Amino acid sequence: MSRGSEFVVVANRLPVDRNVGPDGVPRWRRSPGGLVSAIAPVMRRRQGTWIGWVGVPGEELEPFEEDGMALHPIAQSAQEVELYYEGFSNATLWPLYHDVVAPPVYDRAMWDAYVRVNQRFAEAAAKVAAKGAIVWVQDYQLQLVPRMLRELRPDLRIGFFLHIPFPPTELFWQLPWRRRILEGLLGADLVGFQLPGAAANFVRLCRRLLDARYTKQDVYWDDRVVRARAFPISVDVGELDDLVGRSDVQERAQEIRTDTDDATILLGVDRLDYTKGITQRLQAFGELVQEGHIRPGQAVFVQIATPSRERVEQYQLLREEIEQLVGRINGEHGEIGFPVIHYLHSSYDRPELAALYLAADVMVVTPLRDGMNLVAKEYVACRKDLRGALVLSEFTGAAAELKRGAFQVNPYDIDGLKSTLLDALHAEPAEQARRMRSMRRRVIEHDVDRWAEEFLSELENPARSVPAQPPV
Ligand code: ADQ
Repeated sequence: MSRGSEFVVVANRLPVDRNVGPDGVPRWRRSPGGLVSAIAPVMRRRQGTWIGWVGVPGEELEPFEEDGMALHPIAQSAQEVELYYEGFSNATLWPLYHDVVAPPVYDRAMWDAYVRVNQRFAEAAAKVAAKGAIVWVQDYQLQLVPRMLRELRPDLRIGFFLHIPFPPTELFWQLPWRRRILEGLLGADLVGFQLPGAAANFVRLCRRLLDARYTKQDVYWDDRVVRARAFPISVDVGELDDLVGRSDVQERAQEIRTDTDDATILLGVDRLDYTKGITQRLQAFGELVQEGHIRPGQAVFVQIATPSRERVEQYQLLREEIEQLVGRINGEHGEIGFPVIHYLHSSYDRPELAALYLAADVMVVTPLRDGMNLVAKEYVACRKDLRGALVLSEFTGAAAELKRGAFQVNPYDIDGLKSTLLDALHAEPAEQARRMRSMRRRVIEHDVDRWAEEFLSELENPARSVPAQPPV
């Protein structure tokens, strides 16, 4: 029998996707995205195992190796995907944790599936982890895993990181299973959040709901100390730097400018999600065109929206709403060959995204609530030419770090959004450079490697920050 892995990552999805090549042979490809590029190097250095779902309902696969990582697939039936993933994760927790911008669904069958699938992940982790191993659980789909895993394997050191916001007491209180979720998280030694405010919400909830003893950043529970800390996630600056240095990427950026007739480009890049404030930004832009502040042909809005969670009703409604809005604005103000909004409902590879970032004069990031928002940081990381302007919602985690350089907005305030878009459009090159320099300093110093290292070193060296005596 093997000794097991010293380092285990547990996430809803495995870090690879299966694609069928032109020869009809299926192959695994590393999934795009910051989390995978952050954790993949650590996985290889530590010869870790990644536990996750392959993304296909009903598929049962044996553990395999890919891209230098040991992968341990977890099966989910079609019904579990519907109830646990689309249901409790994305129709209950996602809206609840994002300020209830859509009404959360509270459904007992969804909860039961969430418990069942979390238990399956915990059992798999208990099986593959070596004695005393580090296990790092990711995100809102798996909040019960820390406690379930601790019950099975008290020898492990367990970390949890939440990628999305953690709501204030008043909202979290709605959840019928609120106690179970908190107790689930308290199975970890370290619970990481994007922002200090989220960590504070968690500690406050443990006090009010569980009557736990606490200090500002620690909760005393079951004779253990659970640390709650902020670790703002970031992007792979090196990868983006290499991309924007490539001549094909620069040529593609030039081609995008030519294709849009050298108009000023405003760019939005998001998963098609109701938390991202896409409607608000398009509405503000449409009004600026209607009022004559922006002339068709002089500026275009390029909105890239990756299809996301397409079987969840709120996402279908959003798609219809945005398509109607785009159709209306283009119908009223576009001219033949000059739509004012280019709306592209699809996913792009990294070089294409980098080219878009390079071509964009104004990057528009207007979520109603967002844990961090990597798109804002990716844009900054790509602009070593110090050109371009970032319009950034105050309700993103990124706003805390980029506030000095970004044009900050409240996306609920459409007039404010309109005037900020105009400020960003009219910023002089010297002002753009000053703002971009300050944002770049932050992003370069705090890249995604640093995020992973800081989390893991806090998890591995608890003694540094834990007071010896709990408060009375
Ligand atoms: P997301 O809600 O997915 O992430 P974000 O942080 O912006 O939001 O990350 C999206 C990623 O997908 C980016 O790397 C972006 O480049 C990529 N992407 C977006 N649109 C794309 C497209 N059309 N084609 C290809 N790639 C596209 C969650 C939380 C965030 C948190 C991250 C990481 O909601 O708040 O920042 O996790 O913790």
